[in-house]
Amino acid sequence: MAKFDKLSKFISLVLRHNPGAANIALDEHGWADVEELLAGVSQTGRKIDLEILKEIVASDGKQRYSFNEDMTRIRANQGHSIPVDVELKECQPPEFLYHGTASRFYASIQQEGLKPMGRLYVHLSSDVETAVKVGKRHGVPVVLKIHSGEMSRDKHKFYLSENGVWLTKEVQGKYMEKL
Ligand code: HQG
Repeated sequence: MAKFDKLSKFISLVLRHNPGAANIALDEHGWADVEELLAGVSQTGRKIDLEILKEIVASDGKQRYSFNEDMTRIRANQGHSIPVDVELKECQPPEFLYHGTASRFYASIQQEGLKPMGRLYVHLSSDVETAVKVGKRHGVPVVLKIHSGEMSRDKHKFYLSENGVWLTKEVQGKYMEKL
């Protein structure tokens, strides 16, 4: 386990799902004030300072967080469940993208398509390997090949987060196949 894994998980919770856990608020674009965040996290009994926060941001394996230019604010690049607008870039997707899920969800996904569930978007990756890893988080992995090019031609929008995750609002069953 990396040095600050537990703390990083907590920061992720605060910046994506529950800012109240550190007694802070995010602005409409998902930014937290860095000083407020450090004070709030410290008050929960966790040891943190700006240097530690910088190390968490720099060493994060999925580049989950970004500072603004003068490092007074920080936000998660994607993955939110609370309604913030992180100014995602609308992008033309590749012809195919991939989604990893658990085999036990497959019947329901076939029936109603991929939904964002607890988050704001359905998360997709450009490679199968990442999708397998994401699927394993939930159980026995199943990878769905998403016909993103066709979706785009049918006017469905795609966004690419700062850390390279493809996002879309939902994927109907007709646009996917099981690998
Ligand atoms: C499934 C991680 C039943 C969906 C990863 C998924 C990712 C359905 C689960 C990011 C369904 C939601 C997101 C339907 C979707 N019926 N199940 N109709 N539609 N589902 O965790 O994509 O480490 O919210 O397949 O790397 O697994 O947090 O989404 O299995 O990029 O940065 O409902 O989280 O990144 O689970 O993961 P999640 P996800 P971080």
